[in-house]
Amino acid sequence: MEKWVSMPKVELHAHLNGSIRDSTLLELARGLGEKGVIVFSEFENVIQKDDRSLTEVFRLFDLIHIVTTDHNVITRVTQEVIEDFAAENVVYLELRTTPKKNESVGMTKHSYLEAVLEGVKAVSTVDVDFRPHDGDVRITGNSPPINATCNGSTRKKIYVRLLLSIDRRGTAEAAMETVNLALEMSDLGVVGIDLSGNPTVGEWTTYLPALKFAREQGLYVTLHCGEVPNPKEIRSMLDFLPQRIGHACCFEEPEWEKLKSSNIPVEICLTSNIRTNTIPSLDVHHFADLYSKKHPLVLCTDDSGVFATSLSNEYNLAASAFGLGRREIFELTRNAVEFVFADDGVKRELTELFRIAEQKLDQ
Ligand code: 6MZ
Repeated sequence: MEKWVSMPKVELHAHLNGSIRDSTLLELARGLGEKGVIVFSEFENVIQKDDRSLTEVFRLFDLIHIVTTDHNVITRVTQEVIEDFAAENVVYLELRTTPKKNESVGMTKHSYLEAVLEGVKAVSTVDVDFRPHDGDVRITGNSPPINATCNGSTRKKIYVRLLLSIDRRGTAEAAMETVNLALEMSDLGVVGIDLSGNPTVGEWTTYLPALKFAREQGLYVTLHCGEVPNPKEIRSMLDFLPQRIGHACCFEEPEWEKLKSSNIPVEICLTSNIRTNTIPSLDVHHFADLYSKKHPLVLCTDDSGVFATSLSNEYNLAASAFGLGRREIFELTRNAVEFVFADDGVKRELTELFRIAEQKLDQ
């Protein structure tokens, strides 16, 4: 594992609350159990179950949301998630989260997001670059470059960008509210919109006006696409030409052709796909075909907490399942710099970081 942990990595598909540490989830659940808000033993069983169907995963998310409906908890979870990714040498992280309101604790979607930002700022183990720069002008600018040397000691740095998720359970109005919130927070690191949530719920076209508006306003868009068989929806999503899509599991030949000719990068989440039975086993996973066709791909965790994985583990899995060496995996992550939702200055800095890392690759 060490060779995957030490490799610089790019994470583009991570849901904030799905990436919660197990220990934090259990601690919070125990606390709520003691207060009589939940029955802890029932909760514990769900958390500790290893294999979950997609439906059970969404039931678990509902439970996670019960324990994460408090500003301080959101801040803590955000800080921990970023520190965990940084600890395994993720150098660029896009975190996505669904803004939530909860009147009982005075939480609005806006204050939810402020709590997330507090978490970003609270990270203490590494330097965090979370504010988009001014277009192309900046190269290293005023924040320290990656692995900056300060007073003789080297500090690691991670870029963090936020995407706001539109939940498929919500209304068109709620989706528009999320896009407006993203625009309002765009100076604070919110760079894009994701469409996610239970793929068996709702019609994606409900969110099309909000997604089109997001794109017109300069936000990046990524869509969860093809988590369940739904060729009409998949084709319509590909026609929208999002900047990236997540999963792409239940495609048939016409959809593969469309995807390949569009060149839309795919966020691949191996463990998640297997654990939810979306793909029966890695030897039939579409990664192999897309990789051999040189389709743009990026390996991601999806929900590192829920699926008990890490990005290093996903690299390890891909290497052994598809016979890839260290260099191939390195190139896969380096190529992902091309489709990060960040400006050219960030891309240039990441490219330089990977150039330096490449020199050490064969040592
Ligand atoms: C679709 C998913 C997902 O937003 O509360 N989410 N949506 N497919 C998946 N694959 C298994 N994994 C997570 O993070 C949790 C939320 O992200 C979405 C779901 O809406 C889930 O409730 P946030 O930070």
